[in-house]
Amino acid sequence: VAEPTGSIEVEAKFMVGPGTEARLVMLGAVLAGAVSFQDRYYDTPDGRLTLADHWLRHREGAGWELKCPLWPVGGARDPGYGPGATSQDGSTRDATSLNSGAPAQPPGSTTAYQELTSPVAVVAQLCTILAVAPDPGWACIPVAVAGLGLEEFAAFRTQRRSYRLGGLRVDLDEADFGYAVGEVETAVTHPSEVPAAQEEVTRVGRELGVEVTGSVMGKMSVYLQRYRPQHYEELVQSRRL
Ligand code: TPP
Repeated sequence: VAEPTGSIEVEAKFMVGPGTEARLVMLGAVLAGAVSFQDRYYDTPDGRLTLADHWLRHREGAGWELKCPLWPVGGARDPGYGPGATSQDGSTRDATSLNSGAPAQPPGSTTAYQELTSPVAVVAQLCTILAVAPDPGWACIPVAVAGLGLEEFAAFRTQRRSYRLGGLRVDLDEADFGYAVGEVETAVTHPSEVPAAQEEVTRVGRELGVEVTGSVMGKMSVYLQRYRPQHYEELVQSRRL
């Protein structure tokens, strides 16, 4: 997708510890809300969306959302995994940075995904990735999901405490399968703003996170590793996780 139609979410994950909320308050963060929601993720039975680093979900209270890489998979600027993503074993891959000439992101740093929510944009992108001609009947996402043969491959509930810290959002998430993770997020509108946003969320993530070496896994990575190990392996092999 050359010109983004949705916002670009730039995010750094960090490990939550017993002192995280106190540290947030010390930094001036304000609790913005505590919510609980169910996420349902969808893909073809052979995982073609996620293998192309596309993450389609229905989130209770928020609706449908498609997270897409900033540049098309296999495109000239695609380093073979999500922009800025690092491997779960903590090794830094040969990270082609978003701004050419910039140093590689250190392990455990950031991801940047375009988030599509408009049904027209979501369905168009799904058809592009799956190389299927769009059907005029697919105006609403559930109908398109069924027509494209997408199936739920992950479902879990998250309890989230959200803080506002300046222009950033900090989410403290606890998934119902027993995994807690923190996320520092900001949204930008243009790819050129991504590098500065990455620096900012990385800096705050380092201030908040329990000191660890290696990257912090997201909820989905842990879910797949536990409950869909084959899918997880395929994603790791293709450098999508
Ligand atoms: N985490 C890292 C470090 N690199 C990646 N490439 C991915 C995850 C792949 N990925 C991108 S979006 C997504 C996944 C698994 C779905 C869940 O997104 P996440 O940001 O974990 O959840 P949210 O904060 O939206 O609940």
